Amino acid sequence: MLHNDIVKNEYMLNVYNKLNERYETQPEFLQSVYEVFQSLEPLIDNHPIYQREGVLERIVEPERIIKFKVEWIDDNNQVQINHGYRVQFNSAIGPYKGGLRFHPSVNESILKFLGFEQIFKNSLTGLSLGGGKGGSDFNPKGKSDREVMRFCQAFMTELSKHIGADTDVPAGDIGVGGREIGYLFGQYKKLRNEFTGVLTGKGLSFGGSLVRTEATGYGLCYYAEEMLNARGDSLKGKVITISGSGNVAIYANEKATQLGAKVVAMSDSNGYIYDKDGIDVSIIKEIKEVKRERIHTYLNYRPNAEYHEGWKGIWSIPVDIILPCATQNEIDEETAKKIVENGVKVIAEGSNMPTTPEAIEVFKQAGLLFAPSKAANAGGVATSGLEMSQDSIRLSWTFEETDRRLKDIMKGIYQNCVDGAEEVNRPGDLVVGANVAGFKKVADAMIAQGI
Ligand code: NDP
Ligand code: 2IT
Repeated sequence: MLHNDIVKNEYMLNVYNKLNERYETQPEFLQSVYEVFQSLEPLIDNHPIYQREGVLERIVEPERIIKFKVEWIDDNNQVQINHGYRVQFNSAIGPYKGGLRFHPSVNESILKFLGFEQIFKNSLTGLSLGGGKGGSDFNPKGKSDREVMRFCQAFMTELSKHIGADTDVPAGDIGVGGREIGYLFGQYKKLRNEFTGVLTGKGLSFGGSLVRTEATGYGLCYYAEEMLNARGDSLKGKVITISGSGNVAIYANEKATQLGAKVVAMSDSNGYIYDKDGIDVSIIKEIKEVKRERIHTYLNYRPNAEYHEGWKGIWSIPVDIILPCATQNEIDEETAKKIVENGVKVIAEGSNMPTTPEAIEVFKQAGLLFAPSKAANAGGVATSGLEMSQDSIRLSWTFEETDRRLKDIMKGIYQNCVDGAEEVNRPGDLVVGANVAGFKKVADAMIAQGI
């Protein structure tokens, strides 16, 4: 395995090496554990109770993984089979909570990495939410609405046996947005005869929350603004590149623009657009949310913009700030060096684990301001938590009220990261701070609840 230089602490090394042996075919999962362990070493050194209670070996194993077959019929009357999963990772501080990803790349390694990250992210929000993730290798691209509906119904037919408003509450992620959550909710209700907050990201007329659609992208900008304000700076006047053009990317663009920045580039998995005048986010919404088309069609609306094939080229544009909002491992070491050479000063992660450990090291060495995903993109799940609260009390808050709560939560997350970093004598290191603060709350709850 790649990383055996991880730490000096023998207990940590032991746990990590065993995990490597057992899951050598799960690189993304091992990578996410590696990043967390690197941050935790001083905490584990100073608090022997974590070793005594076996917290590390317990926290790296999901409480439960459910894997199932999904059978459905496509528009040509052909039988289709996909794999469905739910990783119920940790319920120490609340019901399992985390998104569902529909993408052909989905496998156990990717869902375990996402579920593992979700534990600490959810802890950082200050809400009572455990960590989970799920999804399928189903590819929604090019499928009709009816096909997506039949797939969602087949997927929920099995998933419904394992979730519940107080047990496990899924939401969206890549390939799962409002349309999919609607079909999933409809099927759950039919099967269980229950109208509960079993999913978040629901439509506003059936228990959804205002701001949930915008929350991850908005929250990312609130976090970035907080980080910049602490250094006497702000997003105002900054030039920004955002990778991706899905839910997170769109609303990161919208909020960054509202805060006075200019977003000049966005991408999808085929290529990227560059608009020196600033991308008009209402066009991206039309292309991606309404028409479900490719990003190159932006040029039909804005002929002066440029389109370039290949998604990686987006990182070669010199800007002030980058917001990766597409997927994991978008930025490797070589790309990171290019980004530094281009004069980028700030990176805030919207997607989960977009930066490899080697690339994070490059950014750290170059002194870039770095906001790690499990803190910076927690606004989505935090607003899911607010949706759960509203469902429980059967009330809906206004947009302003919910947005204010989201802003307060992002401020609190930033402060948790600052405090966590200081606790282990790494002031200003938000990666370390996020991991320390996120871990402590969960670990202490695990200890309190016994083995
Ligand atoms: P969407 O499905 O709405 O959008 C995903 C975007 O990323 C699309 O533009 C897609 O392009 C691009 N993309 C996906 N996979 C790849 C790939 N392998 N290579 C290049 N581009 C890719 O997803 P979201 O916006 O919801 O999610 C984006 C990221 O944010 C993910 O990492 C997700 O885990 C994370 N996240 C999402 C939250 C949410 O609330 N939705 C909350 C917190 C984090 P294409 O259409 O061509 O596939
Ligand atoms: O990665 C994430 O935090 C999400 N996809 C959102 C999860 C949620 O439950 O809202």
